[in-house]
Amino acid sequence: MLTRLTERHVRGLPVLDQPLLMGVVNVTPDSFSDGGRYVEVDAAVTHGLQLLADGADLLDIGGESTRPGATRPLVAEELARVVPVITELVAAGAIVSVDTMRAEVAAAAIAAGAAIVNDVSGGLADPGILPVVGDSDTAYVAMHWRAHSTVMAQHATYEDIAAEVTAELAGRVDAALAAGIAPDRIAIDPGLGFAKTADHNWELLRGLAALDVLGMPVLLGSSRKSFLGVLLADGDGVPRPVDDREDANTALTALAGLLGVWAVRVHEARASADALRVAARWMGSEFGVSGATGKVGQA
Ligand code: PMM
Repeated sequence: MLTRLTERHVRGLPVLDQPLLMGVVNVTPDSFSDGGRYVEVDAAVTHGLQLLADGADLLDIGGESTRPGATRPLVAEELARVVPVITELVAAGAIVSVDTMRAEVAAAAIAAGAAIVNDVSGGLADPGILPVVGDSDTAYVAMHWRAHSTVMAQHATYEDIAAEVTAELAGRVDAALAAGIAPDRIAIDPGLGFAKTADHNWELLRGLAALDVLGMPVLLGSSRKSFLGVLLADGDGVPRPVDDREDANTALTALAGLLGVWAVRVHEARASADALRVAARWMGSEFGVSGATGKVGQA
């Protein structure tokens, strides 16, 4: 079951001697997972600091909801949501990632101190984002994506999902490299829930080792997603509500930890931090990352 995912030396990305925990701070009125809770700068910053206190290693700040059917904010709106929050959290010493598909937002976030650009479209929504990252020393997460949220359900067709996601991500990695992003600064993400049905997500997780051919660290984001709700549906088939999927996600974090992913993206940090420690202890030296000190840093 264990693959090269555990052996990777991640030089240009923040590293630990175990998978990283990325805490989500959605500064949006409409995210499916936590929309409206952290729209004010102070609330978002307080939440970010709490995630760090609960065990998150870095924070992913987003100003655009990607829930199915969501309408896009104006660029100015997205900038106004994320930049002040990034500035304050960086000032507080956090390692910050910006969750954006837009070049303009990525540029402003980098200027505000973001260390990672997490692009759920892998450069497809706004190809200008790739040279922006290429011209910086920022890391880049390329997620598997086929279309914007309003229409992504129509694109959820696959013959062999693991092979297709791998091939499509290979194309995005090539585009990132061509834009000057160094290979050791790129991570990939299979994009659970993006143009994928619940069954697709499980099939993709089952075939996750296929991503190994790309030789890139893997980020996984399953937290609160609807495929967990479907899995945990009650006797009448009603999906488990968003706020009650945490235990299942903790199980998923532990399994991802055993597989040796680079990072998991979560909305609540405490239980997943514990799960990663369990997985790391179980694996012992298998998690050894060159030069790791036990603290997050640029190795
Ligand atoms: N999922 C969401 C948003 N951003 N980024 C990455 N890299 N991977 C994901 O799976 C991912 C993401 C949707 O969840 P949210 O709206 O609760 O943040």
